[in-house]
Amino acid sequence: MSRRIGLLFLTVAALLLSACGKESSWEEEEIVEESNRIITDDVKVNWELEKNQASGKSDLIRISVTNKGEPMDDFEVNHEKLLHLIVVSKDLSYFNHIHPEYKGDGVFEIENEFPAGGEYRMIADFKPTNGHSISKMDWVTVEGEAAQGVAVKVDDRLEKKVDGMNVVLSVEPGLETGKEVTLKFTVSEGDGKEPVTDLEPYLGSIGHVVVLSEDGERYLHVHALEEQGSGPEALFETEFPQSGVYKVWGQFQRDGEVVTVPYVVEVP
Ligand SMILES: [Cu+2]
Repeated sequence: MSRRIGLLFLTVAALLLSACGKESSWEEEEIVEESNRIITDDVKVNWELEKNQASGKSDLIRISVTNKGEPMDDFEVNHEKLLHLIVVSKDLSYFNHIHPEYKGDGVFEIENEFPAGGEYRMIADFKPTNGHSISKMDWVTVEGEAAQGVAVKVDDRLEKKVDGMNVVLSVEPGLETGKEVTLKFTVSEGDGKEPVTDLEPYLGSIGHVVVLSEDGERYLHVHALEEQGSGPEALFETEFPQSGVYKVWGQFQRDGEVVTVPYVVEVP
């Protein structure tokens, strides 16, 4: 508190000294007043990988979160977890959504078996107490020989078969940029395409959707519409910032198992 008052005093003193008081000085005062809130830019994430020496197959991912250089220790449970980690290979062929264990002092850890070495997109989603949801991402290099990349190919039909289920994706009113659109997944099963109506809640909603641009640089914010049942439809909203190719991963839970359904769309 005394530091706050000190800063405020300096601000006022600067204003008085500058003779022609500019309004900008008062804007600074506002920043001082908000100093207890967590600002996204102050939050940094450091990524470390450590090869599991015993098996040689997996890597320990260590995520260290800091706020203004100090370990950040206040996380709020968001969608049932303290931190959500999305791991995607550079060519977008590999996708994993996992929940690292909190070790205290802003550090989260989890073992992951990467299919090959090379660069991976890592995205951490979390919500500090007294702050908004934050997404931090980075390219992280995994030791070992990199796989030959697979080209991202736009799907002709947005209908996929996974674990005996057919999942059709439609985008309403259509694939457009700069406008909120609805991603509608319709789940059915069998040759008769019987509607699936027993989807289970996954992370507190009907499912989870991740959208990344082809180059892995853009991670879109997607949210499930509220009050949804258990299928056959699952609705999400997002906005494509610009034209291009995007990969969409829909995740749904049934019989305790999570299925991941990938699509590639081109936004004109
Ligand atoms: Cu998650």
